[in-house]
Amino acid sequence: MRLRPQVSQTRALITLDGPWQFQPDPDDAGEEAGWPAGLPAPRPIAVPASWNEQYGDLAHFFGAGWYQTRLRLGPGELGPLALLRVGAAFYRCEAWLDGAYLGGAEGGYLPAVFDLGGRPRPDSLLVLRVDGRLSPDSVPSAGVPFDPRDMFASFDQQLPRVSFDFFPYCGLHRPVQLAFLPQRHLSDLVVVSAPDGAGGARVRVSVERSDDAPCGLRLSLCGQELALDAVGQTAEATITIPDPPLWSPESPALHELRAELWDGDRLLDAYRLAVGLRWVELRDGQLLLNDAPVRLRGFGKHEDFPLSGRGLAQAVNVRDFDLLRWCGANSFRTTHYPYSEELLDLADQLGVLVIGETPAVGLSFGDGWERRLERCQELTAGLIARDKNRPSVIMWSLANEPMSDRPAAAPFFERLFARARSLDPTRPLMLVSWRGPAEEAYAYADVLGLNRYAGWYSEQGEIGRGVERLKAELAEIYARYGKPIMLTEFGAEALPGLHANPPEMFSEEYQAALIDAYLDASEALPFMIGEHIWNFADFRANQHTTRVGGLNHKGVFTRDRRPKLSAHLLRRRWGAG
Ligand code: BDP
Repeated sequence: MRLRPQVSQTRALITLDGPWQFQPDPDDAGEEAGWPAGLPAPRPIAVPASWNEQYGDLAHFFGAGWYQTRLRLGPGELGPLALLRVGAAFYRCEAWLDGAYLGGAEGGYLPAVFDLGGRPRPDSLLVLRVDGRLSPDSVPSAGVPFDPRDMFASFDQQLPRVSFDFFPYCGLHRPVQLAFLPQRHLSDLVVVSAPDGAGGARVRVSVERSDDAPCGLRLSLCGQELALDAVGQTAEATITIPDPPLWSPESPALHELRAELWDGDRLLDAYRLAVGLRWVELRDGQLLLNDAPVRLRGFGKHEDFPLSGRGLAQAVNVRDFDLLRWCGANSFRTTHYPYSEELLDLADQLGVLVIGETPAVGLSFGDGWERRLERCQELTAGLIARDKNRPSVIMWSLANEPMSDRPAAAPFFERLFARARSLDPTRPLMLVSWRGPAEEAYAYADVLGLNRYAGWYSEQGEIGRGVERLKAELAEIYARYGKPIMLTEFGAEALPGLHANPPEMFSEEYQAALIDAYLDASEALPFMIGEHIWNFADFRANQHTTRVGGLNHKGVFTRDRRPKLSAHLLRRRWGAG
């Protein structure tokens, strides 16, 4: 069931957000003690939200935590097929209904769907166990044995010992919903638009349904209607739109695709999908949107805010899009994991371009790489399945800063990129590297993402010298691979309110000067397709000597979204003010 649940003439949806009951299970003894049937000593907790900042004793609790809530179902006419959908639970999730096991899922950032096996009792008890523990084999990972080749993956001196530079918030991070579907239903839709060569758009709609009994399929989009007899579980139709209002950042036009299944004159299922007509292509080293070159200006981000942690915070998301517009950005990368569907809805509606990234951050290729590959394949497939129809998503990033200085990295990425390409041939694929010219995994990518901190972690205090090295490296990478390059991360920490003239590290002036110099260098090179600054806002990281107050201060906005000097600089440079 890949289609996101919704309310329609044939479907119902109930959200279970609100306060739940919670109990941490530090000894991992809950299951044996019968907690699936009810928690012995729970306390209230907000869902969706991370648990770490809701209670002091949970700040550094990364084990298993149990959630429970009692369903309150009305007598309404709901479809016979009942599904539980957990938008995202970090990192593993298992579910029980009235003590009966429903199943489990792993990954942290993608929806998990469980069949409730028929309509639940109106007051059933739902129990979810969320296990925050990461291991060397999980993606992302933690506790990777130290090896100098796995420089960032074996971060063994920070608390907690995770292989990435952001706080491993745990909990139910996105809405938990009950979806009611008709027995015979639509299970997936894939919509791909392309120019028809005559000024119009050709929209291919692939339909998958729950069964293969004959039925009628009706589609409508932009005033065009199509009816066909569906035999088999999948069907494909092409709709031609003669004068299509295309989707773009300047004009993010969304249209409603209606799909219906009919048995004679009985409506079996109805689904609406917001569709944006647009096409993306790499041609002559440029990124084209609807045949016109587009340069990506924006940021790497995080889903991060005080108290709610990594939990969905709609007001924060709305404000972030407002600030993206305020400073003239047109894009961001979902560093370093898939962001919420609610956030991507805003990107679709507001015309912001998104590079969708998988959770493969800081991958290492020592023992057990085959297991990590399997995980990455699943997570990549899950991300593409979830977001494939979004006009805002123009590219997939399959990994951030892998430790690819190991022989296993080549077969790993060859297989991962081949899999992604077979699942979605319509979007360019990116690999984001810290290694520069030496990055062998670049061989498999269409766009080469480069993260660079010359003038910060190296050439400290010397922006000019750092930028000279950057320019030489960019030229070398292009000469070697001949593919479009993007600066996917660069930046400097700025402690809000710290000023220095002349600029010094950690001052707002230094951050602004570094960003300015990097943009000058990159914008002058014809093979660069864009620049994303690290980071949009300060965010919570781990305890480490370089993370003052546990925060990464490379944001151009503070954690509560106040502009630093560099935000004003970007607003000028990007033509917004
Ligand atoms: C890069 C990572 C990013 C970090 C950043 C930094 O991709 O997650 O937060 O460096 O050090 O290596 O600030």
